[in-house]
Amino acid sequence: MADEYRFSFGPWNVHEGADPFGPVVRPTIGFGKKLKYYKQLGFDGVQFHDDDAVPDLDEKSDGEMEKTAREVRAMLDGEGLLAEFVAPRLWESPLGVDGGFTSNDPASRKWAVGRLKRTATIANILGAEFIVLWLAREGTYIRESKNALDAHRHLLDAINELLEFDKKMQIAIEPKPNEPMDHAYIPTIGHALALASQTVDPSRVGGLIETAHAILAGLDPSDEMAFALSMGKLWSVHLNDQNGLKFDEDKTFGAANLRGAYNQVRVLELGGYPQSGRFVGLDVKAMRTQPAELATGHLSNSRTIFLKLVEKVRTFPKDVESQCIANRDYEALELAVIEHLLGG
Ligand code: 3MF
Ligand code: MG
Repeated sequence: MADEYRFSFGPWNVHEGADPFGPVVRPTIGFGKKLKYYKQLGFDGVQFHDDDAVPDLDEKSDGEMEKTAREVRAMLDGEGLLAEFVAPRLWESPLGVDGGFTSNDPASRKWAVGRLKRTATIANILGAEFIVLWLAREGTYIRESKNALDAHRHLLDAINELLEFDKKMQIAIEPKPNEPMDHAYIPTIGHALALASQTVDPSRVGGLIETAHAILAGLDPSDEMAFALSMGKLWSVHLNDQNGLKFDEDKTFGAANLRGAYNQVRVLELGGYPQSGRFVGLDVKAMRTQPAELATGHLSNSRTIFLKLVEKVRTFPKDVESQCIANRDYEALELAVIEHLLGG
């Protein structure tokens, strides 16, 4: 099983523990050292923000950007790692304070589309086949601050501009309903794929589904994944867990809702996800309480739990399942699932 699935994470998943209410609690680990962790923890793919690959991107010329990206590519090759995707990080710049693509300020919108194109260039150099668009600040704190119709048109225009700029690059939209904004545009995979269908090349626009984001939208992550899988549009996942409607916790996969995690693995198996060659991304965060020397367990534990759940899915008695379904006895089916998960 471990060799059927490929796993990835981003450098931001090994982090110093700062949160909105307190500073860092662990020392910073350099990118080169983080790369060494990947294979040790059982991972083959690296997810990037554009400025994870090229720090201070806005201050760099195209030539400087490409040189840095080539150096990162050499580091990846040296470690035997693959770049899965690159995502433009628009939410940290003052220019993106009110969003990039949907900002009311035309200068911000222009900058955001420019960053999207630069992200494609970086992705090509790193060998990543797609860009991820997490639309962090593309939303509002108060409804009256933007014209939502214009905002959606601006999003479509930005994606089209990228598809025209780079005729091969693909885009996976990572929907999230809120945080950092009160409400974000494109809150679910349904919105993302509807937007995709309106672009100049729908075949190059798909989705990445994060467990916590779906739960924050009040939806079942496994159904969100199944929806995308049924259309051949699940291009990556950010598996993690989330204990109800609160801030985006990025907990270890399966740690809050083991049965929910089982069902996510079940639809990935039903949808032939491992055969697609796509990565299982784990967008998990270590608890702030975790000592520095123990701050990667959330990644290896998430992978271990995932693989144990693959085994649970594959060993669930199919005859019991079909008998319960034939009898329409979902009470019995439920007990069988719970007993199977409990190992009894
Ligand atoms: C925010 C996220 C992000 C995105 C990442 C790539 C920090 O809730 O999940 O992770 O996944 O920026 O798009
Ligand atoms: Mg994510």
